[in-house]
Amino acid sequence: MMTIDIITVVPDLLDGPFSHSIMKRAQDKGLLMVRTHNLRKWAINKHAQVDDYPFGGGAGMVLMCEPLANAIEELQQSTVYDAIIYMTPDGKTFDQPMANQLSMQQNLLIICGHYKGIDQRIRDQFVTMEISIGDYVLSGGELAAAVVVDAIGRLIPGVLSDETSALTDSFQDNLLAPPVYTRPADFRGMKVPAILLQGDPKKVEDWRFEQSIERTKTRRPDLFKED
Ligand code: 6GU
Repeated sequence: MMTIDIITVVPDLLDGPFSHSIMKRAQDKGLLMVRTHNLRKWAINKHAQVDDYPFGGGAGMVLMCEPLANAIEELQQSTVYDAIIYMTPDGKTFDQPMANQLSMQQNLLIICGHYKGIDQRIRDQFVTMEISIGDYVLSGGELAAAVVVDAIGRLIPGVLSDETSALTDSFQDNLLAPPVYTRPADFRGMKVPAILLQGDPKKVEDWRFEQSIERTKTRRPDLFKED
């Protein structure tokens, strides 16, 4: 079973994303365990303080060293982590190869920053991987962590059924997925491509491959140029 621990100051934000659909099934099947940990549990005083003003001045607050170090070290007493990930817009941009690689690990610890982020010394001392989900700024790492956990979780062997197999996903082979259709075969005069109705699996496969290439060329020529 893969374990993902998440340290956050807003655990409520992560209540929803893992409680439904495929992430729920992964946990129900015992293939994935996601645990959120409220950083305030390791606050340094009775005011539940976990952040402070930045040295040198400037806007925003910074998550302090002590609560984070104590949280990480306490969690490390019961789990050996393969990676300690900090969610940050200045991290490496998340992509399918990273999801594939992370899905093969046993135990991950994800730290969500908030406000202006976390003290650099925690990054230097504990963090082994820094991930961004794209070139835009979110108000905290939680939604980004939810994206990363979803992308990883669905790749764990046994989580997806044949119908939802990850092998046919966009990006898994650097190609976008082809268009899909379901009933009715004629919707307001718009017809489903005839080849999909003819029952020749080889022709369907060829058609889908062509469509994938066409889509990738027009929508994402950058992917097409790779390798
Ligand atoms: Cl990981 N965190 C925040 N706060 N903003 C982001 C991000 C992460 N990835 C893209 N934008």
